[in-house]
Amino acid sequence: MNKTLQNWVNEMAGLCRPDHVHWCDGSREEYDRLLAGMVDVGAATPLDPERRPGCYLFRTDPSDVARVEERTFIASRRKEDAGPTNNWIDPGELKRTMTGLYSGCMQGRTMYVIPFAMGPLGSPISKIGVELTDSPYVAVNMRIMTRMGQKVLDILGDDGDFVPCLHSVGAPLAPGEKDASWPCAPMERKYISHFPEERLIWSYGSGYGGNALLGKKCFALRIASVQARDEGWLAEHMLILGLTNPRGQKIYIAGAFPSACGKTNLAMLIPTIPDWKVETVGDDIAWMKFGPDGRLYAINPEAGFFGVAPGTSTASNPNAMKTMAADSIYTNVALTGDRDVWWEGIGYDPPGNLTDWKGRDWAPGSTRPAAHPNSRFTAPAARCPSISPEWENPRGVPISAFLFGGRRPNIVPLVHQSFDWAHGVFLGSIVGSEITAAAISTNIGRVRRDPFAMLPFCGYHMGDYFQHWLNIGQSADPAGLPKIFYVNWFRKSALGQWLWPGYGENCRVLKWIFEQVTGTGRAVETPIGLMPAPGAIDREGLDTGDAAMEELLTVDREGWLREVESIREYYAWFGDHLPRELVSQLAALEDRLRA
Ligand code: SAT
Ligand code: MN
Repeated sequence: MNKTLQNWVNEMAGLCRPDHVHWCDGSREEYDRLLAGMVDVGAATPLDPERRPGCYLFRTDPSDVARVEERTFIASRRKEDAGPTNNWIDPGELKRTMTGLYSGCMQGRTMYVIPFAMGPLGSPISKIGVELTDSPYVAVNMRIMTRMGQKVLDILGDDGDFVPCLHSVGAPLAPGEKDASWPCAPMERKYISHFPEERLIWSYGSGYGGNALLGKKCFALRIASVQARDEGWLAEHMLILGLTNPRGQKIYIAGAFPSACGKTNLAMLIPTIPDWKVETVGDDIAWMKFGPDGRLYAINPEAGFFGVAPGTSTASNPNAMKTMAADSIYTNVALTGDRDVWWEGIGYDPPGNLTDWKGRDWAPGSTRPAAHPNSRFTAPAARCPSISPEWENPRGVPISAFLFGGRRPNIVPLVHQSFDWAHGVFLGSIVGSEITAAAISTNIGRVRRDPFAMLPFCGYHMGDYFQHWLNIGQSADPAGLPKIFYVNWFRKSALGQWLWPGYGENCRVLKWIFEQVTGTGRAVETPIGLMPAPGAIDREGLDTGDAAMEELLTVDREGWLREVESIREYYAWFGDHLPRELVSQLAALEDRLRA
C-alpha cells in the first residue's frame, strides 16, 4: 500500500470526519450498488430498462447546474503567476478558509476514495489522481469518465505519484437529519481551488460536472497545464479525431473550440463525402508529448463523454445518441411518462406527460425549457460507434494538424492555414466567439476572446502559456510539427443567413486540411495565411453555390484591419507577459493587410 496515499486519506478523513471510508474498487458490482443506493433514497431515477438499459436520471439543486468560474481559484504562491484570466487567493489564506469549511463537512456521509488514471493504463503520457469525495454521484460518474479503482492502485504501487483531489458537497448531516436529494453549499461557500505548485486540488460546495469530477477540468487541464509547462508537453482543451481517405491513408487532428461550437459533434462527425471516415479519439481534452520520431503524440486522458444534451439529436450527432443509449447517466434533462429522457433539440416533439429538470409537470408551449440548457449525459467512450481502434493506444496517436475556431458570423473565413508554427500560435491566441443575443446583450457583436479555448482552464499566466506554445515549436524539428488551421463554420451572409451547412459537410474542409498535410492540397497565399485555391474545396453533391463559396473564402481587408485593432486592445490584458513574438505577428499581419 502506498504510504503517502494512506497518510493523506487518514489525514483528510480526520479533518472531514465521514461516518465511513470506502475505497472504490471500480467494479461493476460496486457501481450498481452505489446507484441502487441513490435510487433508494430518491436521488436517482432508473430509466426504462427496455429503451435505456442501465441508465439513470439525476436532478440537481437548481443552484448547482454548471461550472462556477467566479468561484474557481488558482492559488499560486505569487498572484502574478495566476495571471489576469484567473481568480487568485493567497494559498495560505485559502487553505485556512477551506480547512474551516472541510472541518466535519462529511459527518453523516461516506468518504469515497477514488483512485483514477487520466489516460490509458500504462501509457507514459497518463497520470494518476486520487479523489476523495462524499458524493456517490461523483463516484459513479468518475467510473465512466476515468479508468478507476483497484487496477489504478496496482499501478500506483508503494511509491507512485498521484495528484490529490479533495471534494465535498459541503453539506454535513446531523444525526437523523434527512438528506437533500442534491446536497450542496450556497454559492458564496463554493470553492473550486487549485494549488499549482503543490499539484493539489481542493473543491468544496458543488456536486456538478467540472466542479466535482476533478479529473476533468481541474486536473487534466488546470493542474496538467502547469505540469506540461514544467515538463515540456501540452495539456489542451482539444478534441482528437482520426481522418481516413478513400485509399486508407489516415491522419489525426486535434482541435480547440470554445464551448457551444460543436466540439463533440465534430469529434463524432459522419462525413458526407463517400469513402471518407472520421474516428473519435476524444471530444474534450488532449495530452500531447513528443515521440522518438519528433512528432507530437496525443492521448485522450478521459474514458467517457460528459456532453451537453440539448441540441443533440439523430440529425446533429447520431453517434452521440447511440453512445448514450445504454449504461449512461443523465443529469437535469426532462423525464417522459414512460421513463425515457427528452430535451430541447432532441429532434422530435415531447411525448405527453413530461417532468422537467426541476421535477415539475411540464407541457409543450411552456416558456421555460424542460431540460436545463446545461443538462448533460455521462456516457462511456467505448460505447461510441465511431470510437477509434487507437483510442486506448498507450503511445497515443501522431497529430498532423491543429484546428482552432470559434463562432464568427463575419470577417473570419471558412478556413485558413498559418504560414508557420509561430503564426499558428498567434491564431490560437486570438480564438474567440461573437457574443450573440443568448449572452450579455450589451456586448452583442463584440468578440469574446477565448485563447486556445483555454480561458477558464489554464492553470497559470496566459501570456506565459503563449510563450510555452512558442517554445514547443522552437524545441522541435518543424517537419514533425502539426500544421495549424483556423476554421469558422459559422460565417453568415449580409442577410444574416448561414453560408456553410456545417455538421457532416465539415468533412469537406477536413479533406482540404488532409490534402494540405499530405502535400496534395491546392492553396493560395493571402495576407491572413494560406487559403484553399479556387475549386480546392470538394463541393461534389453540395448545393453551396459559387457566390456563397466566394464569400466564405474572401479576405475582408477592412474587417481584418478592425480585427487587428481589437486584438491589440485584447493583447494589452497580458501586460509584459505577452510574448514579443506575438506583438510581431500582429504587426506583420497589419503590414500584409495594408500592402
Ligand atoms: O462541467 S464541465 O466543466 O465538465 C463541462 C464544461 O463546462 O465544459
Ligand atoms: Mn470542455
